[in-house]
Amino acid sequence: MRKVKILFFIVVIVMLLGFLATDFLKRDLGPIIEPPDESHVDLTFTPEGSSDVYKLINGDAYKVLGDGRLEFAKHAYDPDFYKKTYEGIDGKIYIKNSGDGQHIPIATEISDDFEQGDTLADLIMKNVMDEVGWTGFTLLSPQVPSDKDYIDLRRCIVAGTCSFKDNRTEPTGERAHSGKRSLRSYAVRPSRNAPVSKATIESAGLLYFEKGDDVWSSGWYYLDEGMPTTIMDIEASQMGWAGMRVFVSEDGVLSVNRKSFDMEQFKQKRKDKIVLPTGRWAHVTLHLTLSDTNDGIIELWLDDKKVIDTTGKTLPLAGAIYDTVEVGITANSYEHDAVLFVDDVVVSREPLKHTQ
Ligand SMILES: [Ca+2]
Repeated sequence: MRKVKILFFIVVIVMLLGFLATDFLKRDLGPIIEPPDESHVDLTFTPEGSSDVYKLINGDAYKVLGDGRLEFAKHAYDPDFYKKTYEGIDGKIYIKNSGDGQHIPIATEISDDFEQGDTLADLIMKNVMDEVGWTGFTLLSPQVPSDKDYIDLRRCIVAGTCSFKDNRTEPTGERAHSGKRSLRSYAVRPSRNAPVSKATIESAGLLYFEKGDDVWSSGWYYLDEGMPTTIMDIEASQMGWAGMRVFVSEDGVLSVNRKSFDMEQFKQKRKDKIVLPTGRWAHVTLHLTLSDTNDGIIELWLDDKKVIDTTGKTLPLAGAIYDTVEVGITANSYEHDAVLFVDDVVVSREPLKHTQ
């Protein structure tokens, strides 16, 4: 079987780190149109930090004006993404590969105990036909503040021709939950030029979770220093990385956050709010059922304690495909450098144990 170089296939991840919402607010608006029939509107939403109402129509976002007309704000996603990307054959879904016509089966599970590989480059898949694994990483920091900077850095780290700048994410023998190794992420505090600092490993483009699916995520986390803002994201690459994230407040309280065209925080309701501990391994388990309406399920456990058990919208739009998973310090937006070890990560459609 001819090998397909992964870099030709996997979408280049250009992480737009500001929330999608702020993206709308900064933009110069475009042409004004008469509103179409409401049946053509995919979503009506108010971005975080705004009181304006927007509508999504065929992949484009429009701001609703006082007289009801719509002013073009932004091309938000490609409505033909599904058709261009996937093909159903004999009841199974495959990813079309424009490289040489091979079809790649979608994956519904990724796991890693980080026992294999001495360097970050060793952890990255070399061939898309291999068992699904990590396809890349993101290091954004004051010394690597732009998309171009971190894409350049990633390229030379994979090639072995350069090393980390300030942020790092790499396998380590310093501590482990299983075996002898884990993944260590170090993200310095953000700066004015890099308002969110990131040190993650990710799998983009091969996973596939759609409306109606269950998503289970299990990972062991050892917080050594500081406080990460988010530690696990599952996202739709085709919609500006809209998705669900395990969120940590500055004082350590765990919650689940949907960042999409609008934003919603699913918080702990208990009085004694559970925090991510420092200085020991903690097991964080997330269960979602995916829905673009309020009947999605959101459950989160820390060790054997269930800390969130609620329902809500877990998909940005009915047709969104979660194809990307990121773990590590997926964001540090607090005032301190953070060090987080991660081990025994599993993301799957199948139920995962949440007890120790
Ligand atoms: Ca391990």
